[in-house]
Amino acid sequence: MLPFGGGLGATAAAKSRCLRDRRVSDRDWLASVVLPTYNERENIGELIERTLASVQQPGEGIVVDDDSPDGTWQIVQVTAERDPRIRLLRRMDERGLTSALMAGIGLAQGDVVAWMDCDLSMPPELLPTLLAATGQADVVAGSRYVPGGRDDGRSLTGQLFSRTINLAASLLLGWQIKDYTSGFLAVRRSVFDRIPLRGDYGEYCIDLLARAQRLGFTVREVPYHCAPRLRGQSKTATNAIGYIKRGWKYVVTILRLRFGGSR
Ligand SMILES: Nc1nc2c(ncn2[C@@H]2O[C@H](COP(=O)(O)OP(=O)(O)OP(=O)(O)O)[C@@H](O)[C@H]2O)c(=O)[nH]1
Ligand SMILES: [Mg+2]
Repeated sequence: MLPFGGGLGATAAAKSRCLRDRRVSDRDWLASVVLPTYNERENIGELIERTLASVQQPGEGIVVDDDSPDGTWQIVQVTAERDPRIRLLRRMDERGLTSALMAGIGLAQGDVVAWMDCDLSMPPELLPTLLAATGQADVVAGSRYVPGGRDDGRSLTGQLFSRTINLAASLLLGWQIKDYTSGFLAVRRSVFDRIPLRGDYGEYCIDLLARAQRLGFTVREVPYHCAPRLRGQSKTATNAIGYIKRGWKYVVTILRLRFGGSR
């Protein structure tokens, strides 16, 4: 595995090192950043560039593209041929955000795995903060709803959708977490042994955060400013009907977590 930022150093030896030893040296643990894409041709180049410029931790970026019709994977392929820090997984027969994240996590070699949307709504410049915070927490989430955070990311309908889902999640699952639908996370690898991602789309995040809390993992939120998508089309929804179609799965997830036992 190659470093995002510095020289190769002792990365191979470091791979087997336990994360809690990291205070010995911050360069002795590895970070993987998984970038799920579907039709993000206009965004992915800038996102990769800014990620590489921001993250100094040794590690890798893994783009998981579901054979985007707009050819997002072509841009990543060219970058990956030039820069060994970037890997491309082009999935030909599968589609879906959660399964793409799982595929990326499965390939990741990092002690910590981070991921984010690829529409430039989440600042890659915050990745170092999220990654570093996993020194004190098992799961670190970028949050729009803790002090210092802000959501300018969507239409008013989208903001209302997010607020409503988060209110329902807080009421039924606990107020400790403010942004259950963050989708901007850094997670210690060991967490996945006990909590594989479940779901189809953004509801995986509610499921992950709620189960992490329940199982006694420490969860921390770091504020961030969610910016509007400037290029490309939303895969969540573009109107109220679309949000309702997506939303029911989020609601079912919350109800299952609250009333359906711990499975
Ligand atoms: N690999 C893969 N990525 C996906 C899929 N659906 C969505 N994504 C990616 O998941 C991330 C979130 O999708 P967005 O369209 O930004 O969803 P959103 O943030 O709710 O909607 P916006 O309001 O447009 O920001 C983006 O990076 C998408 O490219 C999919 O089926 N496969
Ligand atoms: Mg988005």
